[in-house]
Amino acid sequence: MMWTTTVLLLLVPQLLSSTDTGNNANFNESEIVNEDFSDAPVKGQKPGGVKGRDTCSIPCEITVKLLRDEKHSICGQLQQSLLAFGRSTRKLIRDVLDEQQRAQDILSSQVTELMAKVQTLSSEVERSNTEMYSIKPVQSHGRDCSDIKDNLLSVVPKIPSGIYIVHPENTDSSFEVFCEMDYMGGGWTVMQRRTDGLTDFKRPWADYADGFGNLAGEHWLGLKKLFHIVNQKETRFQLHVALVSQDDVTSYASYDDFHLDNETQFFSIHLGRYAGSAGDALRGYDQDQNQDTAPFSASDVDNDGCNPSCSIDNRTVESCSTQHNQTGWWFNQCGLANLNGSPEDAEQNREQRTHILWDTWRQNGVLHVIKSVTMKIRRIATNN
Ligand SMILES: [Ca+2]
Repeated sequence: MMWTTTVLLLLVPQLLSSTDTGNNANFNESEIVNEDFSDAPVKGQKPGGVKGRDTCSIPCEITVKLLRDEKHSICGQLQQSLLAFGRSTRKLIRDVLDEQQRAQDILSSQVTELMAKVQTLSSEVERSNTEMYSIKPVQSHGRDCSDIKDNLLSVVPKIPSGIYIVHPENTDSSFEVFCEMDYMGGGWTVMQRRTDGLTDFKRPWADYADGFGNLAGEHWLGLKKLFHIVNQKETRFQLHVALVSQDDVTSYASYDDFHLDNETQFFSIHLGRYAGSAGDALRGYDQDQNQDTAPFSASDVDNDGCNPSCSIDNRTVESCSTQHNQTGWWFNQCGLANLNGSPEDAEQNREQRTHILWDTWRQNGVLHVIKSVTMKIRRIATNN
C-alpha cells in the first residue's frame, strides 16, 4: 500500500499536467512536432550532406503518433491506478469505520451487560439486607419483648418487629423470640403462630416443651421458655389470641393474667379475666369444658381428663391429642379450644378434629373457619 501510494504521488502531477487541458496537450504536441522538424535534420546531418526530410530514420508523423499513443497509454494506466487507489482508500476507510463500529457495538453491549449485572447485584444486596434484618436476631438486652420495648423506646423512635434475643430473670438461658412491636402498642412476645400449615404440629412432648418451627413464620415457642418468661418476679402477663377467618374477618380473645406451672406439673395453664370478640373458648360453656388450670398433653403424654375415656360427639375418645391430629394442648375432656390444629382442610375428616379450633367464635351459630392464629403475651403494667 505504501509503495502504491508513493508511486501514485509521484505520478499524479504528471497525470494532472497531461490531462490538464486538451489545448495544452495539443500545443505540446505541436512543439514536439516542430522540434522534430527542426532538430531532426541537424541531428541526422552528415558532413557535407544534403539537408531535407529524407534524413529522418522514422517518419515524423509516425514518431508523433507513437509518442501520442504512449502518452495516452500512460494516462490510461495512471487513471486506472488513481481509480484503484481511490477504491482501495474508500474500502480502507470503510473497513476502519466498520471495525470501529464493531468495537463500539461490543463495548456498548458489554456496558449494557455490566449495567444489568450491577442492577442484579444491587437488588441482591438489598434483598439480603432485608432478609438479614428480619431473620438475624437483634442483639438486645431484655428479659422479654415488653422489656426490650421499654429499654429501646428512649433511644429508637420506631422499634421494628422481628427476632430478638431475650434473657428472662432467674434463668441462665437466653433464647430467640419473635417480638411484635407494631401490633396494639407493641411489646408482644409471640408464643405460637399458625398461618400456612407448612410446619408439622404433630409432635411429642419433648418438642412442645422445647419449641419448634420457624420464629419468623409458624412456630411453637416452647413451654420451658414460656414458663421462664411468665414466671419472672414482679411481673404479670396478659395472653392475647388473634384470629383471622377464611373470610378475612378478625377477632380476638384476651386474658388479663396468664401464667404456667412448672414442668413437674405439666405446665398447667392459669388464666385471668377474659375480654374479646371471639368468646372464651378456653373456659367453654360449662365446667366440663374448662381448660383453665388444665395440664398440657401431647401425643405421648396424656393429661387430658379422659381417663380412661370421654364421650365426644357421641364417640368414645381415649386421647384428645389423637382426636386432635396428634397435636399438643391443654386439653380437658378435649374442650372447645385447640389453636395448634391445622389451618388447612386437607387433613380434616369426620373422625378427627384437625382444624384450628375456637368453638365460641361463631356467626349466627355457624363456626368461623380459622385460617390463621397468633398467640402472644405482654407484660401488664404493675403498680410498683
Ligand atoms: Ca386420656
